[in-house]
Amino acid sequence: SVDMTKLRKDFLWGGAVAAHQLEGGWQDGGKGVSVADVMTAGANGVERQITDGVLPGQNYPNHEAIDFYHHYKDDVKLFADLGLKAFRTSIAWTRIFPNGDEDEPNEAGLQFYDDLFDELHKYGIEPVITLSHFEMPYHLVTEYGGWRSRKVIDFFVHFATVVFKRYKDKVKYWMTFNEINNQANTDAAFALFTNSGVKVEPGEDAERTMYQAAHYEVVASALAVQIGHQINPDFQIGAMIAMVPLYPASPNPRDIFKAERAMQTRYWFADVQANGAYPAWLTQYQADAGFDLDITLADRDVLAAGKVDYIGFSYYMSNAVKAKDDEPDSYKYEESKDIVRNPTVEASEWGWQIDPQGLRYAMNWFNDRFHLPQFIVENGFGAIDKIDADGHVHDDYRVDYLRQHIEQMKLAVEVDGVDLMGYTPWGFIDLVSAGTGQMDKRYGFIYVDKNDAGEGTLKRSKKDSFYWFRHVIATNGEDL
Ligand code: P53
Repeated sequence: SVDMTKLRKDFLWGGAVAAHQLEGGWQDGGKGVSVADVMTAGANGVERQITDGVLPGQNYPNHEAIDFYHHYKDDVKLFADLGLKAFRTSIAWTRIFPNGDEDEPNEAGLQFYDDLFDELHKYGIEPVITLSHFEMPYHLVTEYGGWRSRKVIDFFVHFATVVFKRYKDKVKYWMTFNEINNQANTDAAFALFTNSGVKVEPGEDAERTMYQAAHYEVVASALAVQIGHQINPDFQIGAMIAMVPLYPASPNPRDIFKAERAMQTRYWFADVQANGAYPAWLTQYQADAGFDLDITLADRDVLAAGKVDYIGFSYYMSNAVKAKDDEPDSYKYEESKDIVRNPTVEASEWGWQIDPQGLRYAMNWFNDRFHLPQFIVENGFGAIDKIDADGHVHDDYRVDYLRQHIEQMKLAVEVDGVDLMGYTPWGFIDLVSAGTGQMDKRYGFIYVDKNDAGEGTLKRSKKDSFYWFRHVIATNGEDL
């Protein structure tokens, strides 16, 4: 029986990254152009531009990233030194299918991940793999309109099947779509493009397009779950949800209901992936809105038969929402308009509100709804690090953030009885920020010498947080 009073003995202490944010080698080994390869560098408060293909004279930070593609052996040795038990990354779809719609996979790409997984296993590090992390083939965008097209289900399922078969004895833990629910914010060009390869056309109803694209994704995810379990019944295949709890701004019942609708709007993806069916409110909303979506009875059967094994999620922050004076009956939640500043918590330089207890809240919320194991596959503090006169980064602010979150995570397990598989903090080796394309928005325990302008030696060095986290792992979280 499971001992619920402590973290599991086999708790997966790890670190998380994504292929496009660290590998570089964007044209090596036959890799194709991904959506991440056409996004320029932004800055704090400056959006990344999505260009029409790769244009000359632009700064595309993911092209080189931290060049893990050529440094992985030394890097994995460092990960082992850190004591990692798990390493979460993604398989770049474009290394396996450069255009996305080929029949035959690219052997050089498959071999790269074989070599990486072998290297991890050499040190007893378990790979945790996301199939699609903001890096779909750009060709699927230009030829098919991204996930607007039902055909993309087949391409994704083919990709998933090929890698499930190839790595069935090397990878046990999988997730289908990274932060599939970011696109609930349909005003964000970034979210629709990185989740779904969708660039909203003039006159297009972004909300309808999102619901259609996301539907094809949850169907593809459910098919992948079924196929994965056939290939290896031991596979654990999870959802991956960006959990940003939305609190009512006040105890006013209207704010309470606004927050309820906001949570429903951001997290229905998890309902479908974990419960195998659409929640009633959403089916009603989609009908009332007249979206006329392509959601078939066969699709509903697929969803019901492809429930995930666990809830993977990222947690960085919480937000608060307030009802308008004239809410429509739908209480429709619009992320870009309805969020208000929570005066009770601090925020990072990027405005991300720091709320450790929100992690415990989120874990209880997921547990009450889905009764599934959970896996915290991202958490962390983006900050500008300064190299001290002694040549080191003394990142006590990062340790503080992580310690407070791990404390709340432990309360959720030890006091509230949540079944937690592991904890893999984000960007434990500095990498390219997804949101801004910056290098200087750092999360790492391992410093990488490269700045926003792309300059630097790429040399790796240990920050103070490295030694702290190594000790946390060594004591299974007992000594923070
Ligand atoms: P960056 C928004 C909100 C929460 C998590 O983010 C998010 C985003 C998108 O920016 O993304 C996840 O790099 C994502 C990672 C990303 C990480 O959080 O913008 O899964 O790819 O790097 C941190 O600071």
